[in-house]
Order: sequence, then structure tokens, then C-alpha cells
Amino acid sequence: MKMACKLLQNSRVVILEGFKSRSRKFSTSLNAQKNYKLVVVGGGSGGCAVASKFVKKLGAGNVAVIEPNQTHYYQPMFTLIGGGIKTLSDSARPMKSVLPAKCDWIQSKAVNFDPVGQKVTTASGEEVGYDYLVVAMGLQLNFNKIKGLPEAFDLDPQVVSNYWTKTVVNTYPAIQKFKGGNAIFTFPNTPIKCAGAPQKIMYLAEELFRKNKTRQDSEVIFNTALGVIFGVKKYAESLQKIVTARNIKVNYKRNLVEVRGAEREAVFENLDKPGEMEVFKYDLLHVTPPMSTPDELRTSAIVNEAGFVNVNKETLQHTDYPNIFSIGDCNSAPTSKTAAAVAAQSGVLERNLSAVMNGAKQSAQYDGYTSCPLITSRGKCILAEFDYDAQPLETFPVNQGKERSSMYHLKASVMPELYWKMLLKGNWNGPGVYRKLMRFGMGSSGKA
Ligand code: FAD
Ligand code: UQ1
Repeated sequence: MKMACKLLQNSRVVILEGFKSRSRKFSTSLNAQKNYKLVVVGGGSGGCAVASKFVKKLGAGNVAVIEPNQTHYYQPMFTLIGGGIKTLSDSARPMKSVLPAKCDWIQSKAVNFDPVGQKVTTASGEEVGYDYLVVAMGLQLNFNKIKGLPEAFDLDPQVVSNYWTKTVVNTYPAIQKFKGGNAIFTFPNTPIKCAGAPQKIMYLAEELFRKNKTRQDSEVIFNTALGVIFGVKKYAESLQKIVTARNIKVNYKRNLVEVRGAEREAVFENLDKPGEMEVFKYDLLHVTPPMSTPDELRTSAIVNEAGFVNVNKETLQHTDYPNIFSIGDCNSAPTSKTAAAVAAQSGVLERNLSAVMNGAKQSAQYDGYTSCPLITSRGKCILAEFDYDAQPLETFPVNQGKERSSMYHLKASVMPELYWKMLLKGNWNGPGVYRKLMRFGMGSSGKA
């Protein structure tokens, strides 16, 4: 089978020729079945970006990606799919087409990490040794933590979630079938990817209810486990005005714990009064599930107590194992988890891991840059960009706290191209450089 990224079926030992290390501190595992200079676990946004960058430096045969799935999804498009603007196939590409041609694709799950022996074991029982490891395994969706939810998905097409490929296709039909009553949108009590997405779909739905003339007979409700509508004051103020103007009811500190599918009832715990439950009737329920790192990672020796790969938040290097780095949603960097954050992290990781490989001092620091394009209607978007201190870090010399059609165009038309053609190829480190250029001599909206 001819593949862009060589898919390995037979065990073999790769001889690490041509690698110019000035001081090789880390030696490849002696008892693994395969050995690589660099192993990347996960072929999502971060894994593809890092593999692309290092294949260029290390050459064919020296980089492997462990990734079980045949298809790579551009997840930021899921909001637009749920809103009826794009289709699932618009967001999908074969995995072999996005992994770099010169890496070895080990198509299996990583199930065990041995950071001392420098090897990863796969679900098919292979031991893959490495000099350097990058963990990019993203987040796992824990729908089963909500009692009755998996059954409700099967029972009722009005119970949906943009977060999963199996359910995102049901969101737009459910919005269109909605005839009035309660439309409830939830936000869970765990860290999630794209913290704006639970409310973006609510704004798109509310707009469609107005268009479909069902809005006057309905209540649109955002039940969030958080205590604020958004974690950055500037954007929270804009969103607060929008929910008030559009008569959307926001209930804070409400965490979905059970769905009674047959009765169309959702049970929320009041986090201010633990143990106190509130039952809401629904006619449409959009669930953002609780999330965690994947089980195989969460139970490994390389994570912190919360299950995230324990990295230095500035260098992205593991706190205990200097030959391990981590990128994206599965690492412990305390920022909002997005593909935009992955882009900024990829440049920092590239420089620091290269330095470690060459025995040099790490010089790049991640400032927590992340971005959330908050779609507020078909054609309007607030482009939130901020750092570790929740301070705006805006790219464009305009007030990004305002709803803008230009930012919607950026999100819907420019970002997919940037993602497929630049980020996944290892050529997009986020807009930091452009921000500095654009803002040169124009003052600053936060830090430069
Ligand atoms: P992922 O891209 O999720 O990749 C993780 C990979 O690891 C997957 O391919 C998975 O198969 C693999 N994996 C898992 N377990 C194993 C294992 N055991 N062994 C090997 N491989 C494994 N971001 C934005 O910047 N802007 C947006 O507008 C935006 N909107 C979003 C809307 C929605 C509805 C969603 C769901 C996400 C959105 N995001 C957005 C977030 C963005 O998609 C993620 O933050 C980003 O994809 C994280 O990249 P990652 O590499 O960390 O994880
Ligand atoms: C970004 O870099 C990125 O990754 C490619 C996203 O994910 C799709 C984003 O949504 C955003 C907003 C950025 C930031 C880029 C610019 C130009 C502001």
C-alpha cells in the first residue's frame, strides 16, 4: 500500500545515521523493537505540526507518529457544521495525507509510557523506543460520566453535541426541528477544548430560531459550571451585553449530571450548594461533555495529579524527564486549550527541543497565547486573543472585543486554509510576529 506517510507493519530497528548531535545525552532504548530519534504520540493538530517540523530536521526514518485513527478532523469547523454552514466531510482529511511523507506512521494506540526505559508500548504490543518523545494526545470526551446521556443520544435526535463526530451532524437538524420550548446549552465542570464553543453554537441556534419564528415560543438557556461567561474580562463584557440583548438566560455554577432521555429532563447540580439538584425540561439539549486526557495517558507516569503531561509552562519540557515535551490540549500549560494555542506552542517547542537535541540552552518561552473566535451569528465574530494572565493579546489594530464580519471571514474562510496548509505542515507558529508588525508604532492592547 502506497502511503504519504510510511505505515509500518514489520518490526525493524532504525539505524540512526546522519543525526548530528553535539552532545547526545539520551540514548535510545536497547530493548525496544523499533527505535527512533523522535516519537510523536498523536496525529492531531499538535502532533502533525511537530512531526512536520522535525522530519525536516532529522530526515526520513528518524521520526515516528503513533496515531490510531484513519481520519484527521479540523475540529474548529465543528461549530460551523452544527450551525449548518459546513459539512462533516469539509472538516475531514485522510490521516495519511496530513502526516508528513517522511515520517513512519505507527497506526495504533499508545497504551503504556516508560519514561525511564525510553519506550512507548502500543495496543498491538509493539515497543517503540525513542531518544526524544513529544506527547500530543489531546483530550478524551467523557460522555459516559453523565448518567443517561449515551442512551439519550440514541433515543432522541434533539439531544446533540458539536464535540463528537457522531453527534455534530445531528445539531443542525435538531435546531431546524425545534418548535419552541427550552433549548439548553451546557458547559461542564472540567477543562475543555475551545471554551467558547459551548456558547458559539447557542448564538447560531438562537439566530436560527428567530429566522424560523420559533424564538418567541422558546427559552434559550446557558447552564454553565463556570462562574463567568468567559475568562477574559474584555470579552466577557461584550458577551454579557449580547446575552442580555438577545434575552438568553445564563445560569452559573450549574453542572449537568444526568439526562433522563425518555422524560426530556436534564439534571444539574448547583455547584454553590453541592448535592442540590435542579431539573430542567428540554426540547433541545446541546451537551459539552466533561473531558480528561486519554485514559492511557491519564494513568501513566508522566502526568500531574490532574492527568495532564507535566510540563514547564514556558519551555513545554517535561518537569522530570528532559527528553519529553508535550504540546496542546493534553499538557499542563494553564491556558485555554485551542488549535491557536497549539500553533504558538509549536514554535516554542521546536526551538527548545532542537536546543536540547543539540546540547544548547533552551531560549523560547511560551506566554500562554491562545485565541477563541467567538462566533455570535452567521457573519459576526468576536476574535478573543489572550495570554496566561488573561490579558488581551490582539493581532489586529482594531478593537477585537466588537462583533465584526471581518473576523467571521477570518474564522470561516481563512483559518481552515491556515490550518491545513500551514499549521499541519509545521509552518505556522501563531500570529505573534504579525501582531508585533501590525501594532508597530500604534500602541498596544495589552502586551506586545
Ligand atoms: P487533537 O487535535 O485532538 O489530537 C489528538 C490526537 O491524539 C488525535 O488524533 C487522537 O486520535 C490521538 N490520540 C488520542 N489517544 C491516543 C493514544 N492513546 N495513542 C495515540 N494517539 C492518540 N481551536 C481553535 O483554535 N479555534 C477554534 O475556533 C476552535 N473551535 C473548536 C470547536 C470545537 C467544537 C472543538 C471540539 C474544538 C475546537 N478547537 C478550536 C480546539 C482545537 O480543535 C483543539 O484545541 C486542538 O485540536 C488540539 O490539538 P491537539 O493536538 O492537542 O489534540
Ligand atoms: C490560529 O492560529 C489557529 O490555528 C491555526 C486557529 O485555529 C483554527 C484559530 O482559530 C485562530 C484564531 C488562530 C490565530 C490566528 C490569527 C491570524 C489571529
